[in-house]
Parts: sequence; C-alpha cells; structure tokens
Amino acid sequence: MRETRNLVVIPTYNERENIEPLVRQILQYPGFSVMVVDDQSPDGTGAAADALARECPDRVEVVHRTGKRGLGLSYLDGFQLAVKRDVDLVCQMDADFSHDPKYLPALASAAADHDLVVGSRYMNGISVVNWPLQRLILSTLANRYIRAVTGLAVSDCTGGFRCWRREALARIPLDRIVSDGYAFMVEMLFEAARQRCRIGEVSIVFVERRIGTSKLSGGVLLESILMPWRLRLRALLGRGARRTGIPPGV
Ligand SMILES: Nc1nc2c(ncn2[C@@H]2O[C@H](COP(=O)(O)OP(=O)(O)O)[C@@H](O)[C@H]2O)c(=O)[nH]1
Ligand SMILES: [Mg+2]
Repeated sequence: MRETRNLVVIPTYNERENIEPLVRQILQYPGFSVMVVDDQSPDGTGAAADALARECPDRVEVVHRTGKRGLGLSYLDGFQLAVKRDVDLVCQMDADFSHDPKYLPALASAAADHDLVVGSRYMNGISVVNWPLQRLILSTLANRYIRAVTGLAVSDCTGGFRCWRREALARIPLDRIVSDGYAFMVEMLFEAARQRCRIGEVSIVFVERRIGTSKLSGGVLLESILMPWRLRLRALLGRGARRTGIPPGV
C-alpha cells in the first residue's frame, strides 16, 4: 500500500521552546509534514518556525496570522489551507507536548477506515498525567455533559489531538464554525457527525505541559458550557449542509 501523505496542523501562541523539538520529532515519521499556525507570538515562536521551514521547505510551512487571536480561528485558517494541499490526512495537535507525536502513526493508521480519528484521554479509564484533581473532574464532567446534550458517542469530545481524512475535513462547513477553545473541538466533532463521518478513537496518554503556560481559561470554559445547547438547537432547526439533524447515536 502507498504511504499516506499526512499534514499536521499545529496552532501556536508563545511556544518558542516547544516548537522546534516538536517539529523535529514529527519529521522523524516518514510521510508527515507540518503546518505551524502562529498568532504573532510575542516570544518569537513564529521566527523559530520560519527557521525550520527554511531548513525543510518541503515538509514545514508557517502561517502567520494577523487577524483576531484564537485557537479556533487559527485552526480554521490552517484547515482552509490544508484541505487544498495534496495530502491524504490532516492531523491536529497542541504544540506543548501534551500530545505526544508517537501517537501520530496510530491515529493515521486508524484513519484508513475512519473519516475522523480522535485521540482520547478517556477511552480506557482516564489517561491524563499531571493535572490537578479539579481540572480532571471538570474535564470528565464536561465530557459527560457534552455527550448527554449533543448525543455524541465519543469518549473525549474536547481533546485536540485528531486525524481527519482530508476529504472529510473538506466536507465540514468551516466558514460556519463559530466557537473557540474547547467548544471549537466539540463543534467540529458535531459537524463531522452531521456529515455522517465515520468517527473512531485511539487511546492516548495526555501529559500536562512542562514548558510555557496554558492559554485557555475563563471565557472559553463558559462558551463550552453553552455551546452543546446551541449545537442541539442547530440540529433541531436543521441549519447547515444537512437538513436531517444528527443521526441517532452519534
Ligand atoms: N495560534 C494560536 N494558538 C493558540 C492560541 N491559544 C492557544 N494556542 C495553542 O493551542 C494549543 C493548546 O493551548 P494550551 O494553552 O496548551 O491549552 P490547554 O492545553 O487546554 O491548557 C497550544 O499549542 C497553544 O500554543 C491562540 O490564540 N492562537
Ligand atoms: Mg496544553
């Protein structure tokens, strides 16, 4: 079988110390290339990524965003470009080593018979390292709540380590995605289910970052509480490409 061509989209904001070792690790896997989407990080992450792109122009590209800052907006810009690239799979992951590149081959091979593969922290019990108990409780409860409200049957709806078949990602109405942060992950999953994507999961161990600081908090948490209801309403009203609502059990 021909080796798949896989593009990994990585949004960055102040990840200067992480980006170079991360990209080098990913490039060790044949068939993988990288698109860094930097939001004008004040710490010079964009310049560090540019240096990697100069070194490996065939396998590293950098998108320098100039619009409003945001994880969701960065992914949308990256995905709009990625679906036009000559690749089979589009992966997404954080830049802070919480998502270990060693799982990329497993995600990619599961994408042979799925349209979207989710790296799950909650598939075999809980596989999260170095989170305070309250964050773990919040995340597991949030996932239960999201599943109950939206009907999604995925153990980890808020994680950002995923692998899409490019054609499946191209079917998602990216111009209509409205949310950021964790809610962005839920909204993308929900739209994938509405497009009848075959969604699979691969168990991953998530390790909290050692270098740098988290940028997601406060507002994005509130958004993720409200978004599931908005999505349910969207399905009821039949807004979007499909008019039939979400299929049962997705
Ligand atoms: N481009 C871009 N990347 C972001 C932004 N906020 C967070 N990120 C990146 O998104 C990933 C996850 O963010 P992080 O702060 O680690 O969130 P946490 O893992 O939920 O604590 C990391 O690669 C961040 O650098 C943003 O506003 N713009
Ligand atoms: Mg993180």
